[in-house]
Amino acid sequence: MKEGILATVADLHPRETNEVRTHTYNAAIILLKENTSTVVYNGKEYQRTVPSESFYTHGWKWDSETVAMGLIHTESNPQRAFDEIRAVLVGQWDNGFIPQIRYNPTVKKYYPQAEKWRTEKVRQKEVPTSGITQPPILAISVDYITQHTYDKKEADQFLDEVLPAIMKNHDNFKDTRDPENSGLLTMIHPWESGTDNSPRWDKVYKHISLERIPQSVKDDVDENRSDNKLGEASHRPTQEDYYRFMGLIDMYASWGWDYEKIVKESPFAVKDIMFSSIWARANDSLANMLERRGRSKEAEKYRGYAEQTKKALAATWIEKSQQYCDIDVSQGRYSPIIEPTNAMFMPLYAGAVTEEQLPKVLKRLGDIEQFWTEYPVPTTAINSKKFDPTRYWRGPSWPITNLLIIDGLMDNYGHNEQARQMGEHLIDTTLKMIEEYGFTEYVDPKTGKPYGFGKFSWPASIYVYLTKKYRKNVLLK
Ligand code: 2M8
Repeated sequence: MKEGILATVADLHPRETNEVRTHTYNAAIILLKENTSTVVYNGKEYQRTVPSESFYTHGWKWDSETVAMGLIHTESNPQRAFDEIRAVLVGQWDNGFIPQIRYNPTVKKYYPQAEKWRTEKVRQKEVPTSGITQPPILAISVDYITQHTYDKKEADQFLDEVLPAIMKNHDNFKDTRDPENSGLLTMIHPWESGTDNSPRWDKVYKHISLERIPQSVKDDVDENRSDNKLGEASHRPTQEDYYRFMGLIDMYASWGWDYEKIVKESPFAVKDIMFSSIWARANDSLANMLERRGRSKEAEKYRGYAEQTKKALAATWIEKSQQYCDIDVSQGRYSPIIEPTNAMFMPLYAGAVTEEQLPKVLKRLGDIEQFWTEYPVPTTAINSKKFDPTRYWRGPSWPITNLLIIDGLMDNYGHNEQARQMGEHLIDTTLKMIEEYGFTEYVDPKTGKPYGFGKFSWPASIYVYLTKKYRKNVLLK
């Protein structure tokens, strides 16, 4: 047997496999409880799951939205899952915008702290937030948790409570991030993508010259940056990345978080295929929920958004490079970004891959020289010069991006034998990477070695979600 918290599932016979799975499943539920934190806004208590007590001690948008999809399968069904969503929505701005971070005013570990964003004039007074957002997975999560709520009446009541906020959020995304009505959303900060230091942004960084970032911003990063002290610096984004992250925040804050201006004038504005793939699926989810509540007229609008985005995603396919691509749209540019990252598989999640494109997409995904490693799916192809097995979003395999690819393959292309088999394999390898090394932020795609911050909520909730959705029969009583 291999060393590690648990043995490699492949080394075990079925009974032991089920024991490992059950053990990991139970450990995941314990960790989710441990990472629950209570925060008070407007004199009211909110319960939410922090990504990791080692560093990420506030509420993160897309982490919480996916965590809720695991929480719905715990004994707290549906309370903790509903609370997790309520704790996201409490930070929503009046215009419908949902921020990436809702800060806990009593905790200081994380950099940048709340005051760096200068959002006081635009956010809810009592809820300190950042000024950027994250991938729009909210509607997908609420659709899923309300379909898995034991009591249908409770699910319907919850839908009636949160649907107005979700619609307002989608309207805000459409108005501010797709003013030209292309179907693809513009994201304006690497942190918005969720894949912070991905090679996808290297080319766009050329427009953000380090010399033009105010010295005060760089001094602040040098003095106060904490992720590289609490975690291993060589696995984190570089200092230059952080100058750019904070330089953009400083610029947007000085523009009063005016999104019309930001989207038009920022040196960093990208039509992101991963963000947009989630957007397409989220609109289908929103339409489904509205239909379930008998609101088919309103559902039509969001169904229309979903269809438009799917077509736009399929149209980003570049035959020569055999991939979908992001588009740099900063300051009037329109320049495709060709980088071999796992973002190219995200149109699977949207259901945007055409019949003609599907075999090509699967071929690329299944290539052992690029993405089909021992612990797939690397965030950057392993044969790329930019591949780094340990540096955050520049190589490691992450459970969250695996989840998107798995659900894409299984839910949308499961009728295709090859897609289904690859989906099945990915489910097992994703569970395996968590079983072997525990709930770590990400792993080396070749060796499975764990990196990043530990006791992470994402792998725990994704373990619960994947097991309940695809491997229910393995859990022992
Ligand atoms: C990471 O991003 C934050 C900024 O949002 C950071 O590094 O400080 C990313 O992995 C992001 O996708 C994730 O939501 C966040 C919390 O887990 O951490």
